Amino acid sequence: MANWRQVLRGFIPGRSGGGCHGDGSRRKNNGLRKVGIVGNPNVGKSVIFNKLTGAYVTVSNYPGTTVNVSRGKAKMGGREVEIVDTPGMYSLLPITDEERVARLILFEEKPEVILHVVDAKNLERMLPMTFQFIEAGLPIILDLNMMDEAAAAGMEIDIGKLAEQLGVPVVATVATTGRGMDALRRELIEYAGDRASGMINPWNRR
Ligand SMILES: Nc1nc2c(ncn2[C@@H]2O[C@H](COP(=O)(O)OP(=O)(O)OP(=O)(O)O)[C@@H](O)[C@H]2O)c(=O)[nH]1
Ligand SMILES: [Mg+2]
Repeated sequence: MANWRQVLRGFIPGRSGGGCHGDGSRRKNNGLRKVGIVGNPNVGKSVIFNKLTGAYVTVSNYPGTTVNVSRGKAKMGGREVEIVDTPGMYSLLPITDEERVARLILFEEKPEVILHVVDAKNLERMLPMTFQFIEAGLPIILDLNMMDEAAAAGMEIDIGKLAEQLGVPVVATVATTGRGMDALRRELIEYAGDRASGMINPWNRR
């Protein structure tokens, strides 16, 4: 696999992406029950969580800790899906209690899909963690959030090429305005559908 520096060189600066990376052969969802939202602190995870879940939210301490975890329900692909908003983390190797809880949610609760939210204008700082998730065999979708700020900074990101080079689905959002959220929902449903149909089974890849 290319490392993240090679990937960065390959797609940025580049043409504006069309946001499309699929091969059109995806099947409908059968297996989406839980989505975990992960990423660095302050990238927009909770805004995305709130947009996905609406009103049905509970906040509680993760068992045995004082770390708050929000859980909510969303209707996706005709079924109810649990969405978990994890505390911000800088690495899969936990240092803080928050990071330990985020890691536990990933590896113990095994969500069918893990939404890795990053700040699109700071990809260089964010992609190393994407690589950690990929190398750990986690079923991630990469969400380039804060695309408004990336655009304002004059950045153009070739989303299709990024998805191709990483080998994972990539979506682009502006969580605060809701831009890209419908495409994100579709991606969550389709990706889980692929896994349920056996096309992708990252949990068995290790
Ligand atoms: N301009 C812009 N601001 C955003 C966007 N998404 C989130 N924000 C803002 O970014 C800040 C952080 O958002 P949160 O959702 O709290 O971030 P978080 O990832 O949950 O942060 P932690 O819980 O601390 O890990 C808030 O002020 C949001 O309003 C976006 O797409 N564009
Ligand atoms: Mg948050």
